[in-house]
Amino acid sequence: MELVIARPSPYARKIRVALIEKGIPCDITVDNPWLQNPRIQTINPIGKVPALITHSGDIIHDSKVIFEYLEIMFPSPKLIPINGTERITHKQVEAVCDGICDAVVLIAMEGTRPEENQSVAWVDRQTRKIYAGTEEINKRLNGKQSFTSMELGLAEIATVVMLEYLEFRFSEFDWRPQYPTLSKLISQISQRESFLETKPVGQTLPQH
Ligand SMILES: N[C@@H](CCC(=O)N[C@@H](CS)C(=O)NCC(=O)O)C(=O)O
Repeated sequence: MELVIARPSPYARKIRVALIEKGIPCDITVDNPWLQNPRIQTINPIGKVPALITHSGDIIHDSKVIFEYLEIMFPSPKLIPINGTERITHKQVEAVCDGICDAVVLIAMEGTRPEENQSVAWVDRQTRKIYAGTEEINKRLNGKQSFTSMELGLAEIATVVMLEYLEFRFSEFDWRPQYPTLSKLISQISQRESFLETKPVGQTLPQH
């Protein structure tokens, strides 16, 4: 299998963490979707990383779908609970975390436009999503160290990936003093090999 990623991408990181946690061998191809004619455009019509090319040559994209695919094809260790309520909790947490990352990406891209074309109102709108989303994740964690009875699963992975992405691309949000439970979660999970090996690394963002 081959996974096409970008080094800073939190969506790709979710998948890379899952591959390592499940011990799945997979070639990793580094791409930059923001440059001219990136490889990803030839395999994902939406032009976004990550995309997975399976053993049979099928192409799967959007990180949510890839995560589900890995869970079905490589069920051990489980990263999404089978129980319906717990499963929805993991998916909901993932959706909020991805939404926060979407807002961070949009702010970063706004910063690549000439200053006179940048919209303060747009950046404020995205910033509100980041704050409200983080508040929601903290509420859902409710002082615990996991969202459900599963110790480490999609919800915890998506949360730690999102928090480290905030520290990487939106460091003006000093969330740690405000959210000690999230701070404890990140300090425990981010030391796993799967997280240490996949830390976000910057890439060129061309002017738009
Ligand atoms: N919902 C998608 C989001 C993927 C995404 O936004 N990837 C960004 C990089 S972090 C990208 O490739 N953007 C290129 C573009 O928007 O053209 C997923 O979960 O896979």
